Amino acid sequence: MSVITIQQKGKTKLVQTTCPYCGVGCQLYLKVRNDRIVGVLPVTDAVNEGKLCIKGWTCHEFVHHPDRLTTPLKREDDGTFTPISWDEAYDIIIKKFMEYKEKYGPDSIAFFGSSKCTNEENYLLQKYARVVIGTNNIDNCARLCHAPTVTGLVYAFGSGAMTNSIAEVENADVIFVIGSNPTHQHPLYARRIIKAVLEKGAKLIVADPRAIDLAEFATIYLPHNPGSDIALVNGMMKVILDNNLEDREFIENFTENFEEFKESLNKYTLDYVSKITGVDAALIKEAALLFGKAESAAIVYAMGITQHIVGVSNVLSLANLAMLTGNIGKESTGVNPLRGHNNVQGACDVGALPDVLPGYQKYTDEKTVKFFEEKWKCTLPTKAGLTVTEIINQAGEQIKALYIMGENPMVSEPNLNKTEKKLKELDFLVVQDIFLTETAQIADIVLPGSSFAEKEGTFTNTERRVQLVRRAVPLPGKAKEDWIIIKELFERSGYKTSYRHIGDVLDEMAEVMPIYRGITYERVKKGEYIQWPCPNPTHPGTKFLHANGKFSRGKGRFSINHHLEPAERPNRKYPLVLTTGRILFEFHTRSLTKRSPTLQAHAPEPFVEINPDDAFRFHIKDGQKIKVESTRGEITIKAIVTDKIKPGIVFIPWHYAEAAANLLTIDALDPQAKIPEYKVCAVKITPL
Ligand SMILES: Nc1nc2c(c(=O)[nH]1)N[C@H]1C(S)=C(S)[C@@H](COP(=O)(O)OP(=O)(O)OC[C@H]3O[C@@H](n4cnc5c(=O)[nH]c(N)nc54)[C@H](O)[C@@H]3O)O[C@H]1N2
Ligand SMILES: Nc1nc2c(c(=O)[nH]1)N[C@H]1C(S)=C(S)[C@@H](COP(=O)(O)OP(=O)(O)OC[C@H]3O[C@@H](n4cnc5c(=O)[nH]c(N)nc54)[C@H](O)[C@@H]3O)O[C@H]1N2
Ligand code: SF4
Ligand SMILES: [Mo]
Repeated sequence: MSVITIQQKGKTKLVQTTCPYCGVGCQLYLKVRNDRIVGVLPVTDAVNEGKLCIKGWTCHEFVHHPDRLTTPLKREDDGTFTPISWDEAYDIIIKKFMEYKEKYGPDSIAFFGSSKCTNEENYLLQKYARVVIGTNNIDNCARLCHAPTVTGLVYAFGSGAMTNSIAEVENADVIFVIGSNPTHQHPLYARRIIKAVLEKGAKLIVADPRAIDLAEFATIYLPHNPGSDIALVNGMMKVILDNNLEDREFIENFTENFEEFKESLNKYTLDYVSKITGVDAALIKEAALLFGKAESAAIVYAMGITQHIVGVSNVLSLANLAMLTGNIGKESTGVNPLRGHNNVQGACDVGALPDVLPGYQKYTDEKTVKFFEEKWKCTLPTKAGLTVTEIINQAGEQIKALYIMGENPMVSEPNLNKTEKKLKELDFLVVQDIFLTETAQIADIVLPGSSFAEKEGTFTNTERRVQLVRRAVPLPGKAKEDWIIIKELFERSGYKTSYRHIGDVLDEMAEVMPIYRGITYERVKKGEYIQWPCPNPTHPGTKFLHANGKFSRGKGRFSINHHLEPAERPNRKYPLVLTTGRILFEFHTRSLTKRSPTLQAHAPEPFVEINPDDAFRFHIKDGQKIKVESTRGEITIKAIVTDKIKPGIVFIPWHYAEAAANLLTIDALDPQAKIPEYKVCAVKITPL
């Protein structure tokens, strides 16, 4: 436990807070002088053990950027923005909301919570949607990210969260990283994996269509085709069973549906699997034996698994693998989805989701509903809400008004030409952000929110750890803390609130969410970093889930998952598979990272990776500008010829609005989790 909050050292004060970028949740000090952040230092006594990645070291650089929004804005008919007062902004928003609610019903209005914002802010926004508007139309960017994790792991285990803790991976005997590139995306988690391999003798298996950095440390690297994960994992499980390496005792005592599951693997012979995955059969067998024989094996995954029309089945396959080998409910094992944004775990926990109330409680359960209705003094909506992707599809139809807090769909959604058209069909769009993003530019009203450095609240990291964010500097201009904006919306809409302070919101969350019950403001403020579930104020928090075979849902449930081709296959006209992802120096739509001079000094320009065989076939030279096209759009981008990517596949980091990969991507969805298939579509490439 670390307790330093603020220290005075001469004129510089150090304010401990939580990194605003990724879900690792590193703790850092902001060095503040004369109300400006002048630097960053890592906290030693925390998940990051005194280290930070380059984004952490530079996370203050966007805070004082001159582009910060400093006043509410109203878009005029000619497309320009006029500064307006907060009074006027609130009046317009509430008038519109009440008008649509009256005319088209509460479900004509929708809200996007923000995985960049705090738990308290997301809690208040979902409460506003449910209590004041009367709709469950509230979702967050987890929809584009780990929605299949939540659906899949709830089905298999009863809880949708990362099962084990960050530090535990260091002591696993075998680490299986599939569809996750942590040296770029979760650097302080990758550090632990590398440490396990180099210092503790762990064996690493990496499965990824690209030879990511970690492949260099791997005992076995499986370069499988995008969209072939179910076949790969089913094939590995069949080898494990054929060699009697399954954990019989665990299966019999703690799981159900095993026989049916076992049957379903029959057709996944090494030959068949090798054909689908494009990986050598012997290599798949070797990986399966290594995993099957391990004392403790941890599975680590991210977007390579979830962003498919079979995202949920992919996650379920990994849950099967963990149960089959008894690698769950124990130290240094587990199914470990690395959550992306600094607070995507928390945004989901506190109910910024259309089908659950805070704490993943069912909106259909009578007792739960009664509890919330009494606590919140309201009548709750009875119909499930729409997801982010459905809200965009329904824009201009069912959805007339959309309120977006800290999300930038004009770059992050798939099939951007369609997304832009749909968003422009809305009658009324409000964006609450800290910069005038591509999405804010088409909003009717823009509200200036706060950055992480100007407010207090909590973020929940990928390992379910709730950590404090502390105010270090004043807000720019007339900007307001995001939670204050929502609190004022409540009050202007005629709802009294008694929140004097962020601690009042956290304490209300603890009261209504059993998983956060013991996580009080008092404890968090003291510097305790508690991992939920935490059932009471003296409980130390939970390091790993499902201990001793006691799954949250009772028994662990095996499921049947079959290989299914991606929605769009390469064809004569579009002969290559495009897969998209990220790089170390940029974050998402770049609203923050492009305003960091240090990161930009390192960041490359937009690029597409192409295998030398394909470069030869399409007459493309390294460094040349080329056109990449799908049936949905085209972009011009620099080619990088590299054998780190398999023939037949090209890779584009999707960060860049000026060469947006999402102009090309397909908006096909997983039928259950409604996540888009960002990781596979068909494209063609032509030299310019
Ligand atoms: N620097 C930086 N860090 C970030 C972010 C960022 O934008 N920048 N974003 C944060 C967020 S919100 C998230 S969700 C995480 C994402 O973190 P990751 O999921 O690690 O990131 P991605 O690059 O999207 O995808 C991971 C890997 O999936 C591989 N892949 C592609 N197709 C397939 C497939 O079909 N199967 C498999 N198994 N693998 C495939 C890609 O080659 C890539 O190496 O990162 C977080 N951290
Ligand atoms: N092709 C492709 N597309 C993808 C993905 C992919 O792998 N491939 N990944 C998907 C994934 S996993 C994700 S998570 C999404 C991410 O998509 P988004 O969440 O839309 O992307 P961000 O750029 O992170 O948007 C966050 C916004 O919050 C604002 N912001 C930051 N801090 C604050 C704050 O404190 N208050 C307020 N009010 N605003 C703030 C930022 O300025 C920014 O505009 O993209 C998805 N899109
Ligand atoms: S690993 Fe993630 S949380 Fe840690 S410093 Fe880097 S971006 Fe921030
Ligand atoms: Mo994400």
